[in-house]
Amino acid sequence: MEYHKILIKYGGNAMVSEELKHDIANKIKELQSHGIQVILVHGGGPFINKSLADAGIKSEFFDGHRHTSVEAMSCIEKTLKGEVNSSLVNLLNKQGLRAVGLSGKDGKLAIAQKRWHIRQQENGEAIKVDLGQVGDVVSVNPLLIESLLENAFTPVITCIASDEEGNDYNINGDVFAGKIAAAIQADAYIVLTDVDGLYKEYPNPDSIIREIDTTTIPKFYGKAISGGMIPKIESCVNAVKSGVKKAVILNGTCPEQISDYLIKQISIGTTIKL
Ligand code: X2W
Repeated sequence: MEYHKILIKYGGNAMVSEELKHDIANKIKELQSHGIQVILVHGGGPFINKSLADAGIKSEFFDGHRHTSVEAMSCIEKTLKGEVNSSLVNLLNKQGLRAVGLSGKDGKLAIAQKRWHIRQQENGEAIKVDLGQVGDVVSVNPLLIESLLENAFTPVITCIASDEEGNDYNINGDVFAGKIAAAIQADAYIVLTDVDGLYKEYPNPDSIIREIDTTTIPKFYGKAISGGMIPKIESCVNAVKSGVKKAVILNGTCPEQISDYLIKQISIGTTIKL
């Protein structure tokens, strides 16, 4: 398959060193030299953990979503946009790219609304959890991203967006990225994390699932798909159901996996197809 437009979701747990971030920047440059347009969407969970701890704000996760108080929201936006986004833009610019740092708020590229989390309890009952300022993306306007791509800029977008009234929301990076990938109809949606893909029995390397379709996924919930893997898989399923040709989970701590998958077309990671 030939790729023209791809979206890479870069998770904070794959940003473990400056060297690694540098290698990812080089890979993006390499993809562009093959004529592939790249949109980078990023989170920064470990950086948020540190900023919240430094500010003495406690945080707790529910199935991969961080409960976000109003106080935490402001700290998270500063970290994601002011620190992580800005440093990624710097890094890409140093590699000779023309990176543009954005959040969903810029040009109203993404509109959010509060997310009510439904949690399945062990007794089978479902409860509604109030996650504070955690949001979902309700709409995306791809125009800003497309104009940047057409003019050879590299959009670098972090997972914060506002609702129509201007209330800010913290959106899980995978959920956010999957929605953007769908809106721009990416040829591929690549989720970079710190494991080699979805394992039937983590960490047995022989148990990696190389390819899975959306109808088979539900049977892996609970065991293979838990915690932070839940929003990753959900975002991949939503993206492919919305017209993205394929979604793949790769190990961002091994940046060569990106070109091995897209250019050399080696079967690595876990590909999610319709
Ligand atoms: C995430 C946003 C950052 C993120 C958070 O607060 O950690 C929610 O959980 P990674 O590095 O991509 O995991 N938001 C609601 O997703 O970062």
